[in-house]
Amino acid sequence: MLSNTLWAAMALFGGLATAGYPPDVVDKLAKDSMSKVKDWLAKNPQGECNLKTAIRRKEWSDLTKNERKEYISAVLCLQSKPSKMSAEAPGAKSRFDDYVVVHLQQTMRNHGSTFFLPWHRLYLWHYENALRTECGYTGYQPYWNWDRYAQDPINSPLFDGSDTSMSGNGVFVPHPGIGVPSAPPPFNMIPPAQGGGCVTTGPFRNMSVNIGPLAPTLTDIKPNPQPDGLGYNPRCLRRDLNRNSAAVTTANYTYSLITSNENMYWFQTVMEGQFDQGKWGVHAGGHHTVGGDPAGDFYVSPGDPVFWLHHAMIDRVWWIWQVQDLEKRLKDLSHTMTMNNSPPSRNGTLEDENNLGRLYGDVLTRDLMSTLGGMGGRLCYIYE
Ligand SMILES: *[C@@H]1O[C@H](CO)[C@@H](O)[C@H](O)[C@H]1NC(C)=O
Ligand SMILES: *[C@@H]1O[C@H](CO)[C@@H](O)[C@H](O)[C@H]1NC(C)=O
Ligand SMILES: *[C@@H]1O[C@H](CO)[C@@H](O)[C@H](O)[C@H]1NC(C)=O
Ligand SMILES: [Cu+2]
Repeated sequence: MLSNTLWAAMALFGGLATAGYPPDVVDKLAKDSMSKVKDWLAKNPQGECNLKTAIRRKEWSDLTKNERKEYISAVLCLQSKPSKMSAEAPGAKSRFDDYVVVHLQQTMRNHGSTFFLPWHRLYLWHYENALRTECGYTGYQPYWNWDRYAQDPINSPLFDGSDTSMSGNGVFVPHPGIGVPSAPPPFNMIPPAQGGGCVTTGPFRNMSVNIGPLAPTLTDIKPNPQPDGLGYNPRCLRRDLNRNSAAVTTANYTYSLITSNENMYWFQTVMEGQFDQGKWGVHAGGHHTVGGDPAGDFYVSPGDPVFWLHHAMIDRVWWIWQVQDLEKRLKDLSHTMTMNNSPPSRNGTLEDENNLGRLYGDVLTRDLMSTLGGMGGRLCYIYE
Protein backbone atom coordinates (compact mmCIF):
# COMPACT_ATOMS: atom_id res chain seq x y z
CA MET A 1 0.00 0.00 0.00
CA LEU A 2 2.70 2.41 1.04
CA SER A 3 4.81 1.51 -1.93
CA ASN A 4 1.83 2.01 -4.26
CA THR A 5 1.33 5.50 -2.89
CA LEU A 6 5.00 6.25 -3.25
CA TRP A 7 4.92 4.98 -6.81
CA ALA A 8 1.92 7.17 -7.63
CA ALA A 9 3.66 10.17 -6.07
CA MET A 10 6.78 9.55 -8.12
CA ALA A 11 4.76 9.16 -11.30
CA LEU A 12 3.02 12.45 -10.58
CA PHE A 13 6.34 14.15 -9.96
CA GLY A 14 7.68 12.73 -13.19
CA GLY A 15 4.62 14.00 -15.04
CA LEU A 16 5.16 17.51 -13.73
CA ALA A 17 8.85 17.66 -14.58
CA THR A 18 9.32 19.80 -17.69
CA ALA A 19 11.77 17.67 -19.66
CA GLY A 20 13.58 14.38 -19.40
CA TYR A 21 17.00 16.00 -19.48
CA PRO A 22 18.55 17.53 -16.37
CA PRO A 23 20.41 20.78 -17.00
CA ASP A 24 24.05 20.24 -18.01
CA VAL A 25 26.96 22.49 -16.98
CA VAL A 26 26.42 24.77 -19.98
CA ASP A 27 22.68 25.11 -19.27
CA LYS A 28 23.54 26.02 -15.69
CA LEU A 29 26.11 28.57 -16.80
CA ALA A 30 23.55 30.13 -19.16
CA LYS A 31 20.94 30.32 -16.41
CA ASP A 32 23.36 31.72 -13.84
CA SER A 33 24.47 34.37 -16.35
CA MET A 34 21.03 35.90 -16.87
CA SER A 35 21.72 38.44 -14.12
CA LYS A 36 24.53 39.79 -16.32
CA VAL A 37 22.05 40.23 -19.17
CA LYS A 38 19.67 42.09 -16.85
CA ASP A 39 22.44 44.38 -15.60
CA TRP A 40 23.58 45.13 -19.13
CA LEU A 41 20.04 45.89 -20.32
CA ALA A 42 19.51 48.19 -17.33
CA LYS A 43 22.57 50.21 -18.38
CA ASN A 44 21.94 49.89 -22.13
CA PRO A 45 18.19 49.97 -22.80
CA GLN A 46 17.33 48.57 -26.23
CA GLY A 47 14.01 50.29 -26.94
CA GLU A 48 11.24 47.78 -27.40
CA CYS A 49 13.60 44.86 -26.90
CA ASN A 50 13.88 43.64 -23.33
CA LEU A 51 13.71 40.35 -21.48
CA LYS A 52 9.93 40.43 -21.55
CA THR A 53 9.66 40.95 -25.29
CA ALA A 54 12.63 38.78 -26.34
CA ILE A 55 11.87 35.64 -28.28
CA ARG A 56 12.91 32.36 -26.61
CA ARG A 57 14.66 29.83 -28.82
CA LYS A 58 14.27 26.42 -27.20
CA GLU A 59 15.97 23.04 -27.25
CA TRP A 60 14.37 20.38 -29.47
CA SER A 61 13.19 18.08 -26.68
CA ASP A 62 11.96 21.01 -24.59
CA LEU A 63 9.38 21.62 -27.32
CA THR A 64 6.12 19.72 -26.94
CA LYS A 65 5.52 17.02 -29.53
CA ASN A 66 2.97 19.29 -31.20
CA GLU A 67 5.47 22.13 -31.35
CA ARG A 68 8.03 19.79 -32.94
CA LYS A 69 5.42 18.77 -35.51
CA GLU A 70 4.64 22.39 -36.26
CA TYR A 71 8.33 23.12 -36.87
CA ILE A 72 8.68 20.04 -39.11
CA SER A 73 5.58 21.03 -41.12
CA ALA A 74 7.01 24.50 -41.69
CA VAL A 75 10.28 23.07 -43.00
CA LEU A 76 8.36 20.71 -45.31
CA CYS A 77 6.34 23.73 -46.44
CA LEU A 78 9.52 25.67 -47.28
CA GLN A 79 10.65 22.63 -49.29
CA SER A 80 7.40 22.85 -51.27
CA LYS A 81 7.49 26.58 -52.15
CA PRO A 82 9.06 27.64 -55.43
CA SER A 83 12.66 28.88 -55.41
CA LYS A 84 13.51 32.54 -55.95
CA MET A 85 17.00 31.66 -57.14
CA SER A 86 16.51 29.14 -59.91
CA ALA A 87 17.79 31.64 -62.51
CA GLU A 88 21.27 31.66 -60.96
CA ALA A 89 21.09 28.11 -59.58
CA PRO A 90 19.20 25.64 -61.80
CA GLY A 91 19.36 23.06 -58.99
CA ALA A 92 17.31 25.25 -56.64
CA LYS A 93 13.78 23.89 -56.73
CA SER A 94 12.40 25.26 -53.46
CA ARG A 95 12.70 28.11 -50.99
CA PHE A 96 14.55 25.67 -48.74
CA ASP A 97 17.09 25.12 -51.53
CA ASP A 98 17.63 28.89 -51.81
CA TYR A 99 19.36 28.84 -48.44
CA VAL A 100 21.65 26.04 -49.58
CA VAL A 101 22.60 28.12 -52.64
CA VAL A 102 23.46 31.17 -50.54
CA HIS A 103 25.62 29.08 -48.19
CA LEU A 104 27.45 27.43 -51.08
CA GLN A 105 28.13 30.77 -52.78
CA GLN A 106 29.57 32.31 -49.61
CA THR A 107 31.30 29.33 -47.98
CA MET A 108 34.81 30.71 -48.45
CA ARG A 109 33.89 34.06 -46.95
CA ASN A 110 31.90 32.88 -43.94
CA HIS A 111 34.00 30.09 -42.40
CA GLY A 112 37.40 30.47 -40.76
CA SER A 113 36.89 34.23 -41.18
CA THR A 114 35.64 37.25 -39.24
CA PHE A 115 32.13 36.61 -40.50
CA PHE A 116 31.71 33.01 -39.33
CA LEU A 117 29.51 33.74 -36.31
CA PRO A 118 27.85 37.03 -37.33
CA TRP A 119 26.93 35.83 -40.81
CA HIS A 120 25.43 32.54 -39.55
CA ARG A 121 23.42 34.58 -37.02
CA LEU A 122 21.91 36.58 -39.88
CA TYR A 123 21.36 33.40 -41.90
CA LEU A 124 19.46 31.68 -39.05
CA TRP A 125 17.34 34.74 -38.34
CA HIS A 126 16.30 34.97 -41.98
CA TYR A 127 15.44 31.26 -42.17
CA GLU A 128 13.41 31.46 -38.95
CA ASN A 129 11.53 34.42 -40.47
CA ALA A 130 10.86 32.53 -43.68
CA LEU A 131 9.34 29.63 -41.72
CA ARG A 132 7.11 32.11 -39.91
CA THR A 133 6.11 34.50 -42.68
CA GLU A 134 6.00 32.12 -45.66
CA CYS A 135 4.87 28.95 -43.91
CA GLY A 136 2.73 30.14 -41.01
CA TYR A 137 5.03 28.76 -38.29
CA THR A 138 4.16 30.29 -34.93
CA GLY A 139 7.23 29.13 -32.98
CA TYR A 140 10.91 30.03 -33.23
CA GLN A 141 14.09 28.29 -34.39
CA PRO A 142 14.87 25.39 -32.02
CA TYR A 143 18.42 24.33 -31.20
CA TRP A 144 20.17 20.98 -30.71
CA ASN A 145 21.95 20.74 -27.39
CA TRP A 146 24.60 18.27 -28.58
CA ASP A 147 25.26 16.90 -25.10
CA ARG A 148 21.75 15.52 -24.68
CA TYR A 149 22.05 13.02 -27.51
CA ALA A 150 25.80 12.50 -27.83
CA GLN A 151 25.84 9.07 -26.15
CA ASP A 152 23.12 7.65 -28.39
CA PRO A 153 22.01 9.95 -31.20
CA ILE A 154 20.14 7.19 -33.06
CA ASN A 155 17.67 6.69 -30.20
CA SER A 156 17.31 10.38 -29.34
CA PRO A 157 14.16 12.50 -29.78
CA LEU A 158 16.04 14.41 -32.49
CA PHE A 159 17.02 11.42 -34.64
CA ASP A 160 14.86 8.44 -33.63
CA GLY A 161 13.02 8.43 -36.97
CA SER A 162 9.60 9.07 -35.36
CA ASP A 163 7.20 11.66 -36.76
CA THR A 164 8.36 14.08 -34.05
CA SER A 165 12.04 13.72 -34.98
CA MET A 166 14.15 15.40 -37.67
CA SER A 167 14.25 11.92 -39.31
CA GLY A 168 16.55 9.03 -38.48
CA ASN A 169 19.82 7.48 -39.51
CA GLY A 170 20.63 6.32 -43.02
CA VAL A 171 20.47 2.61 -43.81
CA PHE A 172 23.85 0.91 -43.59
CA VAL A 173 26.03 0.97 -46.65
CA PRO A 174 29.77 0.36 -46.37
CA HIS A 175 31.53 3.73 -46.53
CA PRO A 176 34.85 5.27 -45.55
CA GLY A 177 35.54 7.37 -42.46
CA ILE A 178 36.03 11.09 -42.72
CA GLY A 179 39.62 12.16 -43.29
CA VAL A 180 40.99 15.06 -41.23
CA PRO A 181 44.11 15.74 -43.32
CA SER A 182 46.21 17.95 -41.06
CA ALA A 183 45.55 15.99 -37.86
CA PRO A 184 47.99 13.49 -36.29
CA PRO A 185 46.84 9.85 -35.96
CA PRO A 186 44.43 8.68 -34.65
CA PHE A 187 42.63 12.01 -35.03
CA ASN A 188 43.20 12.12 -38.79
CA MET A 189 40.11 9.96 -39.32
CA ILE A 190 36.58 10.08 -37.89
CA PRO A 191 35.73 6.37 -37.99
CA PRO A 192 32.54 5.53 -39.92
CA ALA A 193 29.41 4.44 -38.05
CA GLN A 194 26.39 2.25 -38.84
CA GLY A 195 24.60 4.36 -41.49
CA GLY A 196 25.80 6.09 -44.65
CA GLY A 197 22.83 5.31 -46.90
CA CYS A 198 19.44 6.90 -47.52
CA VAL A 199 17.27 8.08 -44.63
CA THR A 200 14.07 6.01 -44.76
CA THR A 201 12.33 7.06 -41.54
CA GLY A 202 10.68 10.20 -40.23
CA PRO A 203 9.29 13.37 -41.82
CA PHE A 204 12.19 13.96 -44.25
CA ARG A 205 12.39 10.41 -45.63
CA ASN A 206 11.05 11.53 -49.00
CA MET A 207 12.91 14.78 -49.34
CA SER A 208 14.99 15.43 -52.40
CA VAL A 209 18.50 16.82 -51.95
CA ASN A 210 18.98 18.92 -55.09
CA ILE A 211 22.19 20.99 -54.88
CA GLY A 212 25.80 19.79 -54.75
CA PRO A 213 27.78 17.82 -53.84
CA LEU A 214 30.84 20.04 -53.85
CA ALA A 215 33.07 18.59 -51.11
CA PRO A 216 31.49 15.18 -50.45
CA THR A 217 32.65 12.95 -47.59
CA LEU A 218 30.98 9.95 -49.22
CA THR A 219 32.62 8.55 -52.34
CA ASP A 220 29.55 7.30 -54.22
CA ILE A 221 27.44 10.44 -54.66
CA LYS A 222 26.37 11.27 -58.20
CA PRO A 223 28.43 14.32 -59.25
CA ASN A 224 26.66 17.60 -59.88
CA PRO A 225 26.09 18.42 -63.57
CA GLN A 226 27.74 21.82 -63.01
CA PRO A 227 31.29 22.34 -61.69
CA ASP A 228 30.00 24.99 -59.27
CA GLY A 229 27.61 22.48 -57.66
CA LEU A 230 24.52 24.58 -58.42
CA GLY A 231 23.05 22.27 -61.07
CA TYR A 232 20.04 20.01 -60.47
CA ASN A 233 21.15 16.74 -58.89
CA PRO A 234 18.15 15.12 -57.15
CA ARG A 235 19.05 12.36 -54.69
CA CYS A 236 18.09 11.00 -51.30
CA LEU A 237 19.07 12.45 -47.93
CA ARG A 238 21.88 10.32 -46.46
CA ARG A 239 23.20 10.20 -42.92
CA ASP A 240 25.72 8.40 -40.80
CA LEU A 241 24.77 9.29 -37.22
CA ASN A 242 28.14 9.02 -35.56
CA ARG A 243 28.99 8.80 -31.86
CA ASN A 244 32.69 9.03 -32.62
CA SER A 245 32.13 12.58 -33.76
CA ALA A 246 29.49 13.38 -31.11
CA ALA A 247 32.05 12.50 -28.42
CA VAL A 248 33.74 15.92 -28.88
CA THR A 249 30.46 17.80 -28.44
CA THR A 250 29.64 16.83 -24.85
CA ALA A 251 28.93 19.59 -22.34
CA ASN A 252 32.44 19.57 -20.86
CA TYR A 253 33.88 20.53 -24.27
CA THR A 254 31.35 23.31 -24.73
CA TYR A 255 31.82 24.54 -21.16
CA SER A 256 35.57 24.64 -21.57
CA LEU A 257 35.19 26.43 -24.92
CA ILE A 258 33.07 29.14 -23.29
CA THR A 259 35.01 29.58 -20.07
CA SER A 260 38.65 29.10 -21.15
CA ASN A 261 38.84 31.47 -24.12
CA GLU A 262 39.05 35.14 -23.29
CA ASN A 263 38.96 36.63 -26.75
CA MET A 264 37.24 35.97 -30.07
CA TYR A 265 40.40 34.73 -31.71
CA TRP A 266 40.72 31.77 -29.35
CA PHE A 267 36.98 31.24 -28.86
CA GLN A 268 36.41 30.96 -32.60
CA THR A 269 39.60 29.00 -33.24
CA VAL A 270 38.75 26.36 -30.64
CA MET A 271 35.12 26.23 -31.78
CA GLU A 272 36.03 25.75 -35.45
CA GLY A 273 38.66 23.13 -34.59
CA GLN A 274 42.43 22.98 -34.19
CA PHE A 275 42.85 20.13 -36.60
CA ASP A 276 46.65 20.14 -36.57
CA GLN A 277 46.44 19.38 -32.85
CA GLY A 278 43.87 16.63 -33.39
CA LYS A 279 41.04 18.75 -31.99
CA TRP A 280 37.93 18.66 -34.18
CA GLY A 281 35.97 21.29 -32.27
CA VAL A 282 32.24 21.35 -31.53
CA HIS A 283 31.40 22.92 -34.90
CA ALA A 284 32.83 20.12 -37.05
CA GLY A 285 31.93 17.63 -34.31
CA GLY A 286 28.23 18.46 -34.65
CA HIS A 287 28.28 18.47 -38.46
CA HIS A 288 29.92 15.04 -38.59
CA THR A 289 27.62 13.63 -35.90
CA VAL A 290 25.07 13.77 -38.75
CA GLY A 291 27.50 13.08 -41.60
CA GLY A 292 26.48 11.64 -44.96
CA ASP A 293 25.08 13.83 -47.72
CA PRO A 294 24.62 16.78 -47.64
CA ALA A 295 25.39 17.21 -43.90
CA GLY A 296 28.99 16.05 -44.36
CA ASP A 297 29.65 18.49 -47.21
CA PHE A 298 31.13 21.79 -46.10
CA TYR A 299 29.43 23.77 -48.88
CA VAL A 300 25.92 22.33 -48.93
CA SER A 301 25.45 21.15 -45.33
CA PRO A 302 22.34 23.37 -44.82
CA GLY A 303 20.56 21.00 -47.22
CA ASP A 304 20.10 18.59 -44.29
CA PRO A 305 17.25 20.14 -42.29
CA VAL A 306 19.00 19.43 -38.98
CA PHE A 307 21.79 21.87 -39.94
CA TRP A 308 19.61 24.69 -38.66
CA LEU A 309 19.35 23.21 -35.17
CA HIS A 310 23.11 22.61 -35.08
CA HIS A 311 23.89 26.18 -36.07
CA ALA A 312 21.33 27.52 -33.59
CA MET A 313 23.41 25.75 -30.92
CA ILE A 314 26.57 27.33 -32.35
CA ASP A 315 24.84 30.72 -32.11
CA ARG A 316 23.70 29.91 -28.56
CA VAL A 317 27.23 29.04 -27.49
CA TRP A 318 28.47 32.35 -28.93
CA TRP A 319 25.64 34.13 -27.06
CA ILE A 320 26.51 32.45 -23.73
CA TRP A 321 30.17 33.38 -24.31
CA GLN A 322 29.22 37.00 -25.09
CA VAL A 323 27.03 37.23 -22.00
CA GLN A 324 30.02 36.53 -19.74
CA ASP A 325 31.39 40.01 -20.60
CA LEU A 326 28.93 41.91 -22.76
CA GLU A 327 30.78 45.25 -22.72
CA LYS A 328 33.80 43.70 -24.35
CA ARG A 329 32.42 40.78 -26.31
CA LEU A 330 29.65 42.60 -28.16
CA LYS A 331 32.51 44.25 -30.08
CA ASP A 332 34.99 41.40 -30.19
CA LEU A 333 35.84 40.06 -33.64
CA SER A 334 38.94 38.40 -35.05
CA HIS A 335 40.30 36.68 -38.17
CA THR A 336 40.49 38.08 -41.67
CA MET A 337 38.02 38.40 -44.53
CA THR A 338 38.93 35.00 -46.07
CA MET A 339 38.83 31.39 -44.88
CA ASN A 340 42.01 30.65 -42.92
CA ASN A 341 43.32 33.88 -44.47
CA SER A 342 43.60 32.20 -47.85
CA PRO A 343 44.05 34.12 -50.09
CA PRO A 344 45.53 36.68 -47.66
CA SER A 345 43.18 39.53 -46.77
CA ARG A 346 42.86 42.27 -44.20
CA ASN A 347 41.25 41.80 -40.77
CA GLY A 348 37.47 41.99 -40.88
CA THR A 349 35.80 44.76 -38.87
CA LEU A 350 32.47 45.76 -37.38
CA GLU A 351 31.98 48.01 -40.41
CA ASP A 352 32.11 45.23 -43.00
CA GLU A 353 28.84 44.16 -44.61
CA ASN A 354 27.13 40.78 -44.72
CA ASN A 355 24.44 39.63 -47.11
CA LEU A 356 22.38 36.62 -48.10
CA GLY A 357 22.86 37.11 -51.83
CA ARG A 358 19.54 37.67 -53.55
CA LEU A 359 17.66 36.99 -50.29
CA TYR A 360 18.85 39.80 -48.00
CA GLY A 361 21.49 42.43 -47.37
CA ASP A 362 23.55 44.46 -46.64
CA VAL A 363 23.93 44.19 -42.88
CA LEU A 364 26.88 45.63 -40.99
CA THR A 365 28.70 43.09 -38.85
CA ARG A 366 28.19 45.58 -36.01
CA ASP A 367 24.44 44.98 -36.29
CA LEU A 368 24.83 41.23 -35.83
CA MET A 369 26.77 41.29 -32.58
CA SER A 370 23.84 41.54 -30.18
CA THR A 371 20.85 39.17 -30.05
CA LEU A 372 19.12 41.81 -27.90
CA GLY A 373 18.62 44.84 -30.12
CA GLY A 374 20.82 44.04 -33.14
CA MET A 375 19.64 45.08 -36.61
CA GLY A 376 17.71 48.01 -35.20
CA GLY A 377 15.80 45.71 -32.85
CA ARG A 378 14.94 43.04 -35.40
CA LEU A 379 17.21 40.68 -33.49
CA CYS A 380 15.57 40.26 -30.10
CA TYR A 381 15.99 36.75 -28.74
CA ILE A 382 17.61 34.65 -26.06
CA TYR A 383 18.13 30.93 -25.69
CA GLU A 384 16.56 28.95 -22.89
C1 LIG B 1 6.55 9.58 -48.72
O1 LIG B 1 6.12 9.14 -49.97
C2 LIG B 1 5.17 8.06 -49.92
C3 LIG B 1 4.93 7.55 -51.33
O2 LIG B 1 4.65 8.63 -52.18
C4 LIG B 1 3.91 8.57 -49.23
O3 LIG B 1 2.97 7.53 -49.12
C5 LIG B 1 4.28 9.07 -47.83
O4 LIG B 1 3.17 9.65 -47.20
C6 LIG B 1 5.39 10.11 -47.89
N1 LIG B 1 5.81 10.40 -46.53
C7 LIG B 1 6.22 11.61 -46.11
C8 LIG B 1 6.61 11.75 -44.68
O5 LIG B 1 6.29 12.57 -46.84
C1 LIG C 1 35.35 15.71 -21.67
O1 LIG C 1 35.07 14.48 -21.06
C2 LIG C 1 35.61 13.34 -21.75
C3 LIG C 1 35.09 12.07 -21.08
O2 LIG C 1 35.33 12.12 -19.72
C4 LIG C 1 37.14 13.45 -21.77
O3 LIG C 1 37.69 12.36 -22.47
C5 LIG C 1 37.52 14.74 -22.45
O4 LIG C 1 38.93 14.93 -22.44
C6 LIG C 1 36.85 15.95 -21.80
N1 LIG C 1 37.11 17.13 -22.62
C7 LIG C 1 37.47 18.31 -22.10
C8 LIG C 1 37.70 19.42 -23.06
O5 LIG C 1 37.61 18.48 -20.91
C1 LIG D 1 44.88 41.97 -37.43
O1 LIG D 1 44.61 41.10 -36.36
C2 LIG D 1 45.79 40.58 -35.75
C3 LIG D 1 45.39 39.47 -34.77
O2 LIG D 1 44.26 39.82 -34.05
C4 LIG D 1 46.56 41.71 -35.11
O3 LIG D 1 47.73 41.22 -34.48
C5 LIG D 1 46.93 42.72 -36.20
O4 LIG D 1 47.54 43.83 -35.60
C6 LIG D 1 45.69 43.17 -36.95
N1 LIG D 1 46.10 43.98 -38.10
C7 LIG D 1 45.64 45.20 -38.31
C8 LIG D 1 46.16 45.90 -39.54
O5 LIG D 1 44.83 45.75 -37.58
CU1 LIG E 1 28.21 27.18 -42.51
